[in-house]
Amino acid sequence: MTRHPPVKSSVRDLAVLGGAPSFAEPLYVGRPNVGDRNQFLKRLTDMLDRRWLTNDGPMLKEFEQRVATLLGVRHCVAVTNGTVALELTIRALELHGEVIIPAFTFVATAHALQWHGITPVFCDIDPTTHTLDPRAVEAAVTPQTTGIIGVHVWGHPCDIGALTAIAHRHSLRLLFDAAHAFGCSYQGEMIGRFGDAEVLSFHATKFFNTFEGGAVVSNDDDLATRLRLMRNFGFAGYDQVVSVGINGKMTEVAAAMGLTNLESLDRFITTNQRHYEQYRRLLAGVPGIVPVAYDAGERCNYQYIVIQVDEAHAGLSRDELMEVLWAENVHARRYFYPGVHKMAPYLSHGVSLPQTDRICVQVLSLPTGTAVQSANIETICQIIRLAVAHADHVRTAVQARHRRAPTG
Ligand code: T4K
Repeated sequence: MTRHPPVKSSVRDLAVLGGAPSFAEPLYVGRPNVGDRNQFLKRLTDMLDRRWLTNDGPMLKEFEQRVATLLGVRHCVAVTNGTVALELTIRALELHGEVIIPAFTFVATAHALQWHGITPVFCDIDPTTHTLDPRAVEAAVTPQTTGIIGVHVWGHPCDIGALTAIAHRHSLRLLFDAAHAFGCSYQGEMIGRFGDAEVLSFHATKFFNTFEGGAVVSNDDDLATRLRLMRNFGFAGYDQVVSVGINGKMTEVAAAMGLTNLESLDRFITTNQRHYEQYRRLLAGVPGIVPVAYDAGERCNYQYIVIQVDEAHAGLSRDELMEVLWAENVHARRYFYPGVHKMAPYLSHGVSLPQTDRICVQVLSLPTGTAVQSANIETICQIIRLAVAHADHVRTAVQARHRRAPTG
């Protein structure tokens, strides 16, 4: 547990100006939440006694059932991770040619397509929700387009109504990358039941984790059958292979973690929401620092605390503020810089995405979750306030650090 650091009252106390770092140990974005450890260990003991470790085990089945019930969806097909869930679904939906996606996403969304020889066509985003702009999607449809993958970034639902209409109009498949949106809703209905299917990630850094893990959720019975076959090499019986497939099976250890963490889901979300409200309160009125807001009328997991840094008003760029925080041992993250369209495998696409480019240099994700205490958040906000209040001084100090140790 992190000890409460001394209060910083003067700009000279900031670590970029030579003060002592606020935190002795790094404070991370994405520190895993862990449910009741005794329950988890009991499940592991049962599993070892049962000697059933993977391949459609009883805990996997229970986990799938509970997730499906929670989301109000007919099928949950749990797999090894969110990337494999995307790949299986892309294959099962027979996507090919071109598929429209945002470039403001984790690189896995694009990789899952490229890995199968499908061209990701990058589209710009809405500057408020950071999700696909439906007008840009419509403009990007060509005769080669077979599908759209919307990403519910930070847990903000895409404009599902508009994307569904576009998909219908052009006879396209519609898939949602809901890696961030477990436990969130769209117009009062849980994310998980929209489009042809939605894909979840239960990676350790997500607010709900199964160590590694993911799932495809859908109301499509045929799709679910195909996915179940494909995640187990295409085996329909001991000697009967009826489709191509891979090994995408979730283990019993992962399912045990999932069942245990489901029992603490409400606590994780309540903690995240409390932290979100505290950040918003303490950062209110700081020039150029705009916390990304969640819709109070929807259910939300509040797992990402994201601020947008407007350099013209803050007097500091996002990267300068990030350097201030890292010097204090606060490992803030600039997800998804520089945008997938600017990452090496996709550079040749040469697309122009002005909103994506702007958001990519502004957003900064701050620590939250059950490993973070309210006093830590007070300190982080105080560091941000001090840095912005003395922006000129801080900028000079950051530049001097760069001259001493060029970052390249
Ligand atoms: N689509 C979207 C929109 C996604 O965001 C993701 C994953 C996917 C698809 C694919 O789903 P998966 O195949 O991953 O299930 C993380 C995660 O690796 C990745 O799952 C996630 N998105 C992405 C947004 O973030 P990093 O680069 O932040 O990971 P890393 O290793 O830097 O971890 C973050 C911090 O968390 C570390 O600095 C330390 C801390 N940490 C991490 C782990 C793993 C811990 O304290 N304990 C831990 O066990 O990518």
